[in-house]
Amino acid sequence: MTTFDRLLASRDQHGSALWVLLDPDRIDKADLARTTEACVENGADAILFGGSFLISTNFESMIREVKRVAPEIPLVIFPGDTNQISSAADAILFLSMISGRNPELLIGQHAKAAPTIKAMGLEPIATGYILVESRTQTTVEYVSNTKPLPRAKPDIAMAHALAAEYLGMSCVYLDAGSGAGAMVPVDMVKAVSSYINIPVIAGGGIRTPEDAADRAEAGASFVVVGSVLEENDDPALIRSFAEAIHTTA
Ligand code: 1GP
Repeated sequence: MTTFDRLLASRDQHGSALWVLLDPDRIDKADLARTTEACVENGADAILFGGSFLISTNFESMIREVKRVAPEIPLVIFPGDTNQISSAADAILFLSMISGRNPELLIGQHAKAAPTIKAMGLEPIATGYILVESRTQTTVEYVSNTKPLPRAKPDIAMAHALAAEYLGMSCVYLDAGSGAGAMVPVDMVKAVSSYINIPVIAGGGIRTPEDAADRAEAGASFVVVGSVLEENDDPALIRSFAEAIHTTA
């Protein structure tokens, strides 16, 4: 069974699945084992690992630590650049930033990374990455040098997501960016999810279980939560997110 199949199975089991984002730049290495255990024990379905602006030099050692502590939970790299590749992970979101028109992020970096990913035996999950306007400039918007899609135009997001499906991608990530001032609108998640036949990942700026549940109910297969869990060292909050997102539980 591939990791992607396992992710889909958790979605099928729960209606929608919780992915917790661990950003090596924002998590203290000393807290990593405890945080990872809290994810596993409180219902997270997968761990995303990566950051859009990697300053930490501990990427490899930290991802190995996550795998050592929790070998059973799917560990998926969410790479900000080609330095964020490791054979310790189960899979990597092979992201093409289809909301932008920066050729390096559409195909350039991919050609550089693909041979390394193959050599490592790492499973690539082809993902159409759509950055959605969030009212504040997020790190990903800044470092990618791209313009996000307008938040009030779900039809534009739908067209991009359908193009991702027709290009053979496995899923679409609707992201407002980490710490976004405004989340991807529920009506956009709904419009895109009902329009395409590949799973939708939704994330960016989700701060309450209710907001996460709204996106799960709108059709997101996977809901990503990062910043709010970094700011609140509270395993019960992970549990609340999992229960809210697991719509068929
Ligand atoms: C960012 O969607 C992820 O790419 C998670 O965002 O850190 O705001 O939860 P937050």
